[in-house]
Amino acid sequence: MTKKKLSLIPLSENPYNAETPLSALRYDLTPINLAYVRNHFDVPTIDKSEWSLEVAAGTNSFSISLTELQMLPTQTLTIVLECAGNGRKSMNPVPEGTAWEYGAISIVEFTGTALRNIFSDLEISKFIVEVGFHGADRGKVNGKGNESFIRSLPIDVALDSNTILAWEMNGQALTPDHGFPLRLVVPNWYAMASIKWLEKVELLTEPYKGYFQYDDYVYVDEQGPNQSDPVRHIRTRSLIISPSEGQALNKGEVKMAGIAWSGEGPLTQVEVSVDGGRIWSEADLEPKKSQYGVYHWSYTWQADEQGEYTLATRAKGSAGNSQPSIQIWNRKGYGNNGPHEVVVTVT
Ligand SMILES: Nc1nc2c(c(=O)[nH]1)N[C@H]1C(S)=C(S)[C@@H](COP(=O)(O)O)O[C@H]1N2
Ligand SMILES: [Mo]
Repeated sequence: MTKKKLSLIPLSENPYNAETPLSALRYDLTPINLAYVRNHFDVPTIDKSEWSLEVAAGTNSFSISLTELQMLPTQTLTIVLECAGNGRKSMNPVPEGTAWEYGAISIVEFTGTALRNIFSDLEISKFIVEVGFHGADRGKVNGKGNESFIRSLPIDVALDSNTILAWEMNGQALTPDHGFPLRLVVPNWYAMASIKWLEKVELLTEPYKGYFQYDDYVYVDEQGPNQSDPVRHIRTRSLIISPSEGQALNKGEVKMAGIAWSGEGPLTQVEVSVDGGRIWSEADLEPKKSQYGVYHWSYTWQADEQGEYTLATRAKGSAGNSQPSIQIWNRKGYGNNGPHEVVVTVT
């Protein structure tokens, strides 16, 4: 059998956006050349020798070089990086925005230092409510202006021991597409929080209300008309990796396999359906290999009759974080975690 060489699936060139091929998600780590890329603007050109991180903290402001950052205690985290728009294309009606299928996710390892380590000499006043993060990329938003990619985190999330400033991905220096030389990494949050090409960190006494915080990355009209809640933790999702969409299978035993993950709490069960979601059976669920990683599941399907089948999967959690049986629509197409469906034929 000849194996098709895997490659990223491009969605747009300027800015560059591309999805991970689902079959690459079977690996413990998604190889860098297969890890999805989500850019709002052109990738900024950054000269490493000139670069330093500006830390705006009023009269205590300072800047810190990459070498200085790398002298702080380092840690490595395997995380699920998932775009909040993952699965947007299968929403009905399809909302505006990049039409991601299900590959706006990667499982990657980041190495860096906890953000809070750069503040260790500083007493953070009780008036600081958020930390703002500025990317070096900029461009037009809705055809106008010259916006930067800026977002903020609540102070407790920013100072969590696992919120890191990362310079390596999968053991290599960050590539330009993934945020060279430094990006923020916020485990359990959708990846818009993990700001790439960081150039400035800012202690804030007021909540940040810029475009990418307040206008974008909100669930508009999801909980009712005129409701808009911020997009934060990764909603529970599961994917079928094998078999793949459109695959023709031979009658008999079919080994189904996939992954499941959640930024909202542990998972207890993954269920599989081979009849488009009418009857569900429990899959075998392996424990997670890392705190912020994925669960692998498998299921043996006895496919004895020819025909077309819609396979589906859904995951259950113990923290009120079970996947819904039907998708939840919102105007901007975020957080669609309805069951993943794959259509196959048995011959
Ligand atoms: N500076 C900056 N950071 C950014 C973005 C961006 O456009 N600019 N995109 C965000 C979004 S929406 C996602 S999903 C992730 C994608 O990270 P990746 O391209 O490394 O997969 O980066 C986030 N960080
Ligand atoms: Mo995203």
